Amino acid sequence: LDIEDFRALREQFTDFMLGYKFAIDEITTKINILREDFNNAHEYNPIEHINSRLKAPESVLEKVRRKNYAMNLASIRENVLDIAGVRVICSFISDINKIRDMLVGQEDITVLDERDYISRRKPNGYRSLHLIVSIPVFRSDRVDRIPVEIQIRTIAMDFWASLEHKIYYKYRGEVPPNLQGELAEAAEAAAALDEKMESLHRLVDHNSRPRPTPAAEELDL
Ligand code: 0O2
Repeated sequence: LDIEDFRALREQFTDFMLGYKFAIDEITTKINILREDFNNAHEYNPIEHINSRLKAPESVLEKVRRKNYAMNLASIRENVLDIAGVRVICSFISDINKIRDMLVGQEDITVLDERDYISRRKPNGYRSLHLIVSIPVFRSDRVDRIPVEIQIRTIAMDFWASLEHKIYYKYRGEVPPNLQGELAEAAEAAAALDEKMESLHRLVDHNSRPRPTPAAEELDL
């Protein structure tokens, strides 16, 4: 590989990764629009916050090696579907399907895969709704359909998953059995909290207070 070949390869890879960054921008904009529009229509915001991440090139290549995929861009595009990742954090369990339905109903979004780890949690206690979607990205000279992994979860699910992720990495995947047990208990507690919050939320919805008068609203009371 001489320096010119290396440059060409690097440019191709940068251009390839840029497509995923644009796909994250597109999905994030869609979710922000849903948040604002839903809030306007229902005076209620189903989204706490949104995070996104572009997989590091080293992690992409590590996954290609680990899974024995062919080492070329077409194969990476076809097989590594989590290069672009967007995480939507909701307050309540019922918000998760609302967001899901509003997204998958959009005509430029194609669902490639869906994993419901909420109805069927992972053995370690992990809960989340995962969607792999593809979305068109309009480049200066072409249109590419780019896959994006969307994870939708509650604050409690996210709290648990971020601690579990840290522990998993700390022990390099070999979490001692006692800690696994503690994590499973914490997952139970998080699931119970989600249910409690959901029922409180429903109760508040049914007994909602009358809207403040416009004058009070102006005073931000
Ligand atoms: P990161 O750092 O978040 O990117 P694969 O992607 O093929 O290895 P699979 O089975 O196809 O795995 O995907 P899966 O299990 O549906 O979900 C992959 C992503 O979901 C992970 O990405 C995590 O973000 C999250 N996830 C899945 N299971 C767990 C879990 O048990 N605990 C936690 N904390 N997160 C989980 P990455 O690439 O592992 O990590």
